[in-house]
Amino acid sequence: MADQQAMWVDGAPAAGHPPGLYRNLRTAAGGVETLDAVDAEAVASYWDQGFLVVRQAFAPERVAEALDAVLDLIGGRVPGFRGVQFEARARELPADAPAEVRQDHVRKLWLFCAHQPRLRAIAEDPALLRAVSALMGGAAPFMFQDQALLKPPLGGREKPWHQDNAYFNVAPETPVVGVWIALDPATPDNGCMHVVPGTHREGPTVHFSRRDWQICDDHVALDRDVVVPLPPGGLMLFHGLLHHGTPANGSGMRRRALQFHYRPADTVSIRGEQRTAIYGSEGKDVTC
Ligand SMILES: O=C(O)CCC(=O)C(=O)O
Repeated sequence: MADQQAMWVDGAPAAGHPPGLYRNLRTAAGGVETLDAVDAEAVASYWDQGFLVVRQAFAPERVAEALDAVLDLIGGRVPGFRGVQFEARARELPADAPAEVRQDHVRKLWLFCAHQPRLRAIAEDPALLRAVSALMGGAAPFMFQDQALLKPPLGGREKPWHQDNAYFNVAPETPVVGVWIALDPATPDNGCMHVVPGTHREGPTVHFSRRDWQICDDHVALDRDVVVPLPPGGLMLFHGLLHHGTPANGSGMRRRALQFHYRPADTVSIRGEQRTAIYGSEGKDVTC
């Protein structure tokens, strides 16, 4: 394994989660087919529910190109790129393991847009930016976080229920828009998104350090859980205060995704202490 990648191993145990914490009783309905179909009705639905599904945002060629780009990053083929976080079991990988094998030991990649034009082109896709801007009431979107989130087969870890704005130094009401793009079929079995619709209208929630920096399991409105499966190239746009999470991947299928976060370009930052005064002091220095 390339030296620069061996440094970034997630030391936390990939703890299991209680059964029943993610329910598959209700599946997201509605949404739109394409990014160009994000109209006033779709914007109103986003503000009501806190999320909006776009079923065919990116064509299969763009998805294939994105997966190649992710493998190049994991394979150490992009000079200067350091943002790979491996699961602890990656220490057992032979030094010459190819990227196709290594990817099943990766938890996430970040800060790649500066290095990888094929992924930057997705974050800056004009139709995507138009849709994000519409959800922000016409503000110019500024992309401030780029990540690829991988749930390897048979053990890709849970991302417990949380609000993304708890991780960002912005005022809670800032209309941060997350964009989660499926690169594989994202299903209830391999760890697709779960959301509690409407929670973006309920304000910030205190988070605690448990399996992660998260909303306590017994503070989640599980009876309102909606599961959001997506085809490759489909995406979910979601508000920074929406309660959401993803279960562990117990299936034999990969679940790879890109995630970008945008805020209005004129957003004023708050200090870390102001953020933790709202979301809880255990959230010092956390990363998403
Ligand atoms: O892709 C995932 O599994 C979780 C993504 C997420 O909710 C996050 O990183 O905030």
